[in-house]
Amino acid sequence: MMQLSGGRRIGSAALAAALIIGVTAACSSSTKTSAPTGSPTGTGIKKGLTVYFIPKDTQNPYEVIADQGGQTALQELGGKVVVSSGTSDTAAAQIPSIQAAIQARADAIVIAGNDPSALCPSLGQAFAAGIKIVSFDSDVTCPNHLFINQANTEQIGTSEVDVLAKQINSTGQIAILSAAATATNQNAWIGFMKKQLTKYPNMKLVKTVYGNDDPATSLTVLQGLLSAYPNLKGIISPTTVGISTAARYLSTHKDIAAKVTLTGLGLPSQMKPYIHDGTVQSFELWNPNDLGYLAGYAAASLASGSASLTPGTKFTAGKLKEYTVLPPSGDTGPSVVLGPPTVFDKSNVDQFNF
Ligand code: RAM
Repeated sequence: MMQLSGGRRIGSAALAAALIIGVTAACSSSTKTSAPTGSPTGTGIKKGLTVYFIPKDTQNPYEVIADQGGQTALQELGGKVVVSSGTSDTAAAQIPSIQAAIQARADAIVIAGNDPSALCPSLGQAFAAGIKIVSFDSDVTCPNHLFINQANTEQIGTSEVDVLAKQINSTGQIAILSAAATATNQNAWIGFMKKQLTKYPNMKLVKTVYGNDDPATSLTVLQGLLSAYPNLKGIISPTTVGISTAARYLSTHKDIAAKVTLTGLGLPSQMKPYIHDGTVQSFELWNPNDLGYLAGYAAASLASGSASLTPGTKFTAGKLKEYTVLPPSGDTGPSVVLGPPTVFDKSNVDQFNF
């Protein structure tokens, strides 16, 4: 199943039609959308660019907010965004969208990888066709792309463990409620969580479960976890879908909530009620709209030749100002980091609109 933005679900029979919609939408960009008159943000950026945003899926509110940030960026720059992806977090569901971008002769693709390597053959085809590749949210291991990282990967993993340790007195069984088992970002954060846990000998990670960023699956695996580990003291859910699903469940099961501490990465807009009713004390995130906005500017800058993958290259991202391309490190190629995450609790959660 493939879905274009606007909530339209498309079955396989209509897939060809969907591809044509993508082509039509992208080609119409050659008529050029004009930039706001006098806008200082588009210096050095070509007008009329088409950027395909391919989120993990089109249903996840986090991804929708990120894509909206990309749309704002391209609007400011006199170009356009086509949002296209599947309805489940798999690489297979994203490949038709990459093919659509190639057929539409898009200028750039911004993709959140549901898998580190399975998208590489298709992204390689796109690159060979002259399309600039940007990953955001969840990286891919293919060459020739820029990764827009939401925050330092090690800092996210480490701080999640520290936040939970503080709340459970560094003691007891803990579990992780993740998204898709193949999601690069989730696995990178979990890797650093495991490393950080070696500093807490009395905290034991008993299980990692995968809710695929689907609320129903997340609930099922959460319930399985709670029944398999009745002495569980803490859960880290580094996904907005997982943490909001778990918080909703715990808020209506106060007996369990009294024993199990939940933290992770959540949208303040979704988590507010659970902070105020005491189900969750604190969690973290960054602004997903800014992440998409930065990715949009990066994609447009690469497609215009005003930025490159060379470490040290600087480009301007509109209201977010200037960013510098960082050198490859570990499994990550050239990247840009949006900024540090924010910790939300009852003192500040109402101040955020995402
Ligand atoms: C989920 C997605 C996304 C992740 C956020 C925190 O919505 O899994 O990839 O970065 O949560």
